[in-house]
Amino acid sequence: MNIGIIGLGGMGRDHLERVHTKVPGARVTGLYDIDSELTVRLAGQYGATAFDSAEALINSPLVDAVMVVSVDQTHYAFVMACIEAGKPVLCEKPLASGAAEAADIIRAEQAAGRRLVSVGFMRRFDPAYQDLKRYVDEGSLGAVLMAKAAHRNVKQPPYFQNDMVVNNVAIHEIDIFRWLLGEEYRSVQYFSGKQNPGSPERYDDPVLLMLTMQSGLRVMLEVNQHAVYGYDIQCELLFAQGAAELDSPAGTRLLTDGSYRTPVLTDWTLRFKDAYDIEVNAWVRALSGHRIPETASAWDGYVAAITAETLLKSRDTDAVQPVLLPERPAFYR
Ligand code: ISE
Repeated sequence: MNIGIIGLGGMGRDHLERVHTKVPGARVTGLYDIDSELTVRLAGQYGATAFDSAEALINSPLVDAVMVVSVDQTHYAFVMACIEAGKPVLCEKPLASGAAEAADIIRAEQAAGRRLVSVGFMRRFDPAYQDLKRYVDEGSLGAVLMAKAAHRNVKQPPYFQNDMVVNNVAIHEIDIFRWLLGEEYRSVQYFSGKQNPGSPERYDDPVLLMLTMQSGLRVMLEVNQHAVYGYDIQCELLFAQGAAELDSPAGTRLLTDGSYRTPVLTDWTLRFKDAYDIEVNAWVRALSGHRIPETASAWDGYVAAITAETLLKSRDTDAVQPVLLPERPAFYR
């Protein structure tokens, strides 16, 4: 499987190295980044072709499938170009800038008549989240009654804007909870509160999101852009007969000076390294076997976009808002 990668920032370079070293049956044959010097240098280093536009890469016979790892606002155009070229694409989240663009993508994919689009909601492949899902599906602890989660970043880059609190960060939880719990959202509510003095005024930090599922189950999610101490992802499910929570994956606990010290990771690419490895391997294996990948679909990206937009509406109206989803087409079942 010949892979082209669009976008060579930190995440793009991670995927480049991943496909090069950890994905049997795949190799990187094409690269494109807005920084042409970087593209040429990495192409030389990895034995790939440097393209001078994303469109040229997508349409090249050297490329069978595409990974879109460029900035969020470019995802829509590149995914649409892949659909038009009839090439499978794994697009990092979010799928598009808003629900209208995501709706265009699902329309175009259905018109193409083939499931081409995957969305990089990699947490679905994280072994610890998979454990949680097993507890939910097995039912041995009874029904899930409530969930608590936290998404804490060390800090955000200077270009970070208020909508990104939801569209770029909480979007992971928006996807993971409907996947974990196997049901859709009924309503959502956004609460800002006491502002962290370490964060710029232009974005709310921290925020509390209340996501209510169709069954009435509530998910309380803290989203924190400036936790300073580490990249900390927490998730606890309260069952009728027990509770299960994600473990800290950072490594060995140290006992010293009258205390236990458990390290916390600071980098999300490391926190979810295994998830990304498993996800990209699953994607390539499915494509090589002409099967639909188990990765999140364009439909999942669309539902996430609708939910994110509803949360922003809740922020702007300061009120709980219903999540209005169209019926899932048979194409995505
Ligand atoms: C980033 O794009 C991610 O995907 C990370 O998982 C998230 O924690 C971070 O806040 C985002 O900016």
